[in-house]
Amino acid sequence: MQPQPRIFLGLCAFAAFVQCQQQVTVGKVGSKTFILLEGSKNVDWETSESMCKAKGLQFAALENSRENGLIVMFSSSFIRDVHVCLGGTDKKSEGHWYWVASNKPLAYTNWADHEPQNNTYYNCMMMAPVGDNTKAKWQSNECDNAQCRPLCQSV
Ligand SMILES: [Ca+2]
Repeated sequence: MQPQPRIFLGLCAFAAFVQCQQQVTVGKVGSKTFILLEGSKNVDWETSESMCKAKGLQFAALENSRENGLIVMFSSSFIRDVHVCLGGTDKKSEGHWYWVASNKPLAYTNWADHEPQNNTYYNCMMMAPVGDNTKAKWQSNECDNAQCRPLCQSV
């Protein structure tokens, strides 16, 4: 059975002019709990990693279809216009993507068509809606492009 995401909007949805942050528990898969750091502003990938660490959390790694499915469901139902930063990168070695939480290469993937764009400008992973906005997939992006909200995990 798929875990159901606990979704609540909170005050940040109404705080367009105030930077606020709250932790939204997306759900749990096995022993791993996914937590979105929601705020009124997008941040870049590097900042996302720092924000997870500052909360004592890891930058999220989606290591199987159940974990990915939970985030896709959450993303599709709640944050259609918000991209989620994921803790995957190939910044150490071009084309060799790994999860920063474990330092392991990606065993499971959910890349969008024509992704990842393997060049030295696109080194950081985010999840974004594709097609009819109901299925989110992974995309490569510039690490310093402030386009997403940090997804963290506790294990
Ligand atoms: Ca790259």
